[in-house]
Amino acid sequence: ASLCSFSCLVPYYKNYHNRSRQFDKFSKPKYSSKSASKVVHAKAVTTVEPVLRRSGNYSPSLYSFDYIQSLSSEYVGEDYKARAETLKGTVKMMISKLGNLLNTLEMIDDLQRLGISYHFENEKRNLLEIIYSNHYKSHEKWSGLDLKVKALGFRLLRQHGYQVPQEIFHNFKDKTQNLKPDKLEDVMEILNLYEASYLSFEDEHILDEVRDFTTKYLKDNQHKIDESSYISSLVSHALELPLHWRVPRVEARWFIEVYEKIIDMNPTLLEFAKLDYNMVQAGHIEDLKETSRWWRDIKWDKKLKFSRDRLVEHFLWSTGFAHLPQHSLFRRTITRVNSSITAIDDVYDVYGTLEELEQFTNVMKRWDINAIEDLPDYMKICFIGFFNTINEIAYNTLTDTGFLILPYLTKAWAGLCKVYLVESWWYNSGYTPTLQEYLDNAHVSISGPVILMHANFLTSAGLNNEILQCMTRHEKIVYYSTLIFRLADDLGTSTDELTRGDTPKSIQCYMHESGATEEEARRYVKELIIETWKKLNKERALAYNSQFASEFIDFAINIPRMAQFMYREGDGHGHPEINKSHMSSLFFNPI
Ligand code: 0FV
Ligand code: MN
Ligand code: MN
Ligand code: MN
Ligand code: MN
Repeated sequence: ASLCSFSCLVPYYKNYHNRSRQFDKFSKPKYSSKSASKVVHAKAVTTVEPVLRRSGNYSPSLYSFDYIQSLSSEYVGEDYKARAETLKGTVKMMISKLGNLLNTLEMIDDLQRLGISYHFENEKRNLLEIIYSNHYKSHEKWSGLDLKVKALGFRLLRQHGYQVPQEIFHNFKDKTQNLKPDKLEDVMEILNLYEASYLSFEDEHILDEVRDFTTKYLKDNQHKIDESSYISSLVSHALELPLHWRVPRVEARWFIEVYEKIIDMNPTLLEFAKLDYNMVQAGHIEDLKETSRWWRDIKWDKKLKFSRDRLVEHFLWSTGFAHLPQHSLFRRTITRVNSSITAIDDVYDVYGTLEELEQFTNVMKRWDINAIEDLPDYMKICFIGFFNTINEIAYNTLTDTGFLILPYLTKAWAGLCKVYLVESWWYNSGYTPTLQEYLDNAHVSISGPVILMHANFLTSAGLNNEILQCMTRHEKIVYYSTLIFRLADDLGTSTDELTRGDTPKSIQCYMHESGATEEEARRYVKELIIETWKKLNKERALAYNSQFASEFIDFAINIPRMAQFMYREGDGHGHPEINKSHMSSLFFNPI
């Protein structure tokens, strides 16, 4: 059967759960996103039974509108600002007096982990420049370095785009063989090596070995470390997710409390970190309240009841992508974007019939408010609400900057709906794509490209012609970032999705094509995540030298981090209880 005649046979009016069985009697067509997108549909068959719609059975929101509006922070006003300025000055003094290499590296690392390094960007860059030329520029320079120091410097320098070769670890095993796991110095050495290994590029086998060795060492010896010590917290935290994969804002909240336990910690840094955290949080609370008014006004929680009501979670995603004070407009905009993505995703995955989805996709492509008359009511509500939201974003950009970004936005959104539709075709025909075919479509359907298209116009650099080309210039970064987002989402959500009824995700596609068990497939997907991170690291290092792009790249890097955080214990987005305590410490309560 040709694609067209096949699709016309889809009995969309039947019970969804019978679909795949009914389709066994047809030969399975080879869908690909390319050919499928060209299908022209004849008018669908008349509905003979009432449409049986599903619900996602998602739990209600944990946070009411009134609760969110009641939030406030005392950390505003001149007194706090003045205290922060004083502390900042003291820290600057300390930075200027740093002595040896280890102290300097540890200071940079602490500032970053405590979330306050953005106050000292220039100082940090100058220090790294000096460290690079004095200690890492050549074999002669780094060969004499102590392994613990060397590993810390390697991580910080690579993170900032310096070219330091993996060969500096060529003989790490000579040095690590006789370490004692109950000795603090030795654990720190292994930990530094472990964290450094996640900055690797493809085919850096020494770093692969470092990662394997240190992971095993830390796992095997974890029980020998005094459980009440901060080093024990550091080790289990690192084994859960390496620092390079962690969301900076979430990490800061966690690390400030760990730092407090360190015996020779610096009380000025600690006070500044806490104060800054609370002051930044005060801004987040205002952003959250503003977007929650938008969420109330759009009324989707009441009118699209099948869909997830997750405003605070959508705000958490945005804050994870960009948490600094200057990114307030980013958070307010991206929270609207995220909420729209989730609602539209649920329309496609849960509620819409195939015929409706084809109509909806077409209306999105035309961006024509006059084309909505034939849509069912719930889709009219979804489309107009969305249409107004995106037009308003574009209008504000136009009046603020003179740039018309609407064509870029609508093209990205139409592209998202197109790949959603392909997944719906696959689902409705019971087709299982190969993993590659699936990922070609699914790295778009995870919505990363749409988010980054919006993000591109929200850098604090302001809009100029260079930014209009930024997405194409960084298309590999966009691709790797969203691919990890997809793989992490599949690890966390596909069990529920398959139960609910959805297209096979990466794990199931891989099982289908290779005969692997679910456990093997999950391991394979995790391996793919590591490999993709290496490619992302490389692209990031190449692009980092341009000052202009670094903000956009930081957004892009935080997307997979946020996904790995959100899905670390299953579907943290669908099941909000998982992140309840994080919400409190990030948004509702100061430190
Ligand atoms: C999609 O979830 C979804 F809601 C995400 C990715 C979280 C929302 C956050 C952002 C848009 C940043 P789901 O697992 O249903 O997505 P798929 O594509 O698997 O249907
Ligand atoms: Mn979905
Ligand atoms: Mn989906
Ligand atoms: Mn689906
Ligand atoms: Mn999913």
